[in-house]
Amino acid sequence: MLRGTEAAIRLGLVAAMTTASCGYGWAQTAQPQARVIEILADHDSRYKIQSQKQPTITVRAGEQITLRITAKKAKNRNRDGSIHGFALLRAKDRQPVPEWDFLLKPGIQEFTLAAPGEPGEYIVVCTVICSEDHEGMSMRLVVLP
Ligand SMILES: [Cu+2]
Repeated sequence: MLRGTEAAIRLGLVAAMTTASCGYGWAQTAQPQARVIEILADHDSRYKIQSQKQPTITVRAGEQITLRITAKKAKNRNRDGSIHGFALLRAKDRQPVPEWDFLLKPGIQEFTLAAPGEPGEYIVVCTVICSEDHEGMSMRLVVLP
């Protein structure tokens, strides 16, 4: 069941090696074909996506995407300065998805990566105890075949 993800990681490695050998940075070569998804990790301990009432990220299996996440501080931060987290779990068994685990500092950060290879329902969860509403900080992610 991890096959798709492993393949995605392997593809990523090949791409990284190819770009390294031709002298360009990973970000410069990877980004043109990656679709950008804008997300707000807000001060009220909620993820938000513009014009969506119930924020849901929809991707195709294995699709290359860039998450552009704006993070605004709620009440608490981690000792390392992180104010929110962003981790992906498979909905049916809450199994963490490899690579999809980020800590967010205040401001805008971008993460370019491959969508899970396995179609289905996933949940994004915050991994920083950002306020008393932290437990409610989650959002859907749907992987289409
Ligand atoms: Cu949070």
